[in-house]
Amino acid sequence: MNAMSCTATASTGETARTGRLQALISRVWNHVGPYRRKMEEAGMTPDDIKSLDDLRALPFTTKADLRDNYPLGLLACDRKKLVRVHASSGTTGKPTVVAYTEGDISTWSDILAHRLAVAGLTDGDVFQVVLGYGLFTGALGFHCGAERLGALVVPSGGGFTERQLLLMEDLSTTAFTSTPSYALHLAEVIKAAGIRDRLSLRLGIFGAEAWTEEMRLRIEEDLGIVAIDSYGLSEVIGPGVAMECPRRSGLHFDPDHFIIEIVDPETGEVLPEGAQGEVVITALSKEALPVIRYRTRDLSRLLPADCPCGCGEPRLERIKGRCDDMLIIRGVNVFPSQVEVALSRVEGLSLHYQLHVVSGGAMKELKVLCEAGAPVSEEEALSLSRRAVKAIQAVATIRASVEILAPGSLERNGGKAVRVVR
Ligand code: DLL
Repeated sequence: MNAMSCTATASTGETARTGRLQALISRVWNHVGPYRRKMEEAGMTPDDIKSLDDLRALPFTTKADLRDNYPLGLLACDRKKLVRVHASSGTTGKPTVVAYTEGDISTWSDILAHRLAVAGLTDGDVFQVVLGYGLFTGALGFHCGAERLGALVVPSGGGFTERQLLLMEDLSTTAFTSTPSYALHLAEVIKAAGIRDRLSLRLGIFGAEAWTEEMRLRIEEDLGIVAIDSYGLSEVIGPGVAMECPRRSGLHFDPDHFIIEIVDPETGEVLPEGAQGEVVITALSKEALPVIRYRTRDLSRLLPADCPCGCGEPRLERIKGRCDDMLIIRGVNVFPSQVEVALSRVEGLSLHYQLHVVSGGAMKELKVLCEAGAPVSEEEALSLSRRAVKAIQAVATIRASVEILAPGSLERNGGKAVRVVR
């Protein structure tokens, strides 16, 4: 498979998609009690789905629905047909378990193989999977997708930086996937060790956490690679829902597998193309655990399908953040990504940071911890902190306090970076 396959597997058209949606709704009506009850409460039956637009009348699915039916109460197939589970950890309580049939794993591999091909990976690449293997969908998802594409997969897992670099050098790794925060860490270590010329890296596929354009530029510059944004979530399938092409102007997705709506996060009202809101996804082709109108809590907008790459697939703008991550500091809405942009403007700071929301009387205050790019004196740290306070004020219009940490102070275990501590 190669990038041209983008055209080869282009959408099968609205009629076929409507048929797939109708079949999906009938299946969950017949097999998934909680979905059927929700539809009945909304006064709907499968016969009400006559076009793709009718999807809008169906009830949403939320993380709470998956939790309430823990572990496998939303299965749409016989339990014997399951071949794998994954889970997303969540911050409280039990994990959310997601299940796959053999057919699901195959579809997921096909979807990811296609997305990776569009992103620029080929069967000649050595692809290192620098993500945690296990319940997290990231590593095994990419692993199977890259194998399906025919790349040589190096399943090195997350963390253990020295071993990652050793494998990258000895196996001539050309592409890798990790979280963006870990890619930044790898980039810094490679730069400090002066070993970039000994590596063959050309492409990085990054996701699982929000990151900014500023972070992308740093990773690209330090590693000399093209850095691609990749989006997905366990409840919908895992990584591979949407991914950039080398033009990097929005994340492409396949409308034959995913219907993406943008809704007002407060009211649930569907917003028009171009408006920013909460991403809601219906997965059309899953057997074990279909999700209908899943409220992701992620914020983005739909872009027209006219990417300069010419593939004609619809696009999602890169994720701005999660609704839940929005902080209200002294009455002002602030996203972690705004702080990241501000910190990127202060020369001498790394982009390893953490936001602590602390109580300041009746109001919430923001304390930002950020690592210096290199060891600094107390005086230099003070100057960096002052400049960071100003930059945050300019970008996010709030006054935060900033503590400068020594390089390497914040944890980098290869998993998702903890950006907000409340
Ligand atoms: O993070 C799947 C994945 C793995 C995607 C590797 C990409 C690469 P979960 O652990 O269920 O699944 O977390 C899903 O992570 O709702 C977003 O909030 C966030 N997220 C994932 N990709 C991006 C991205 C995987 N590219 C949650 N940009 C989602 C911003 C992202 N946030």
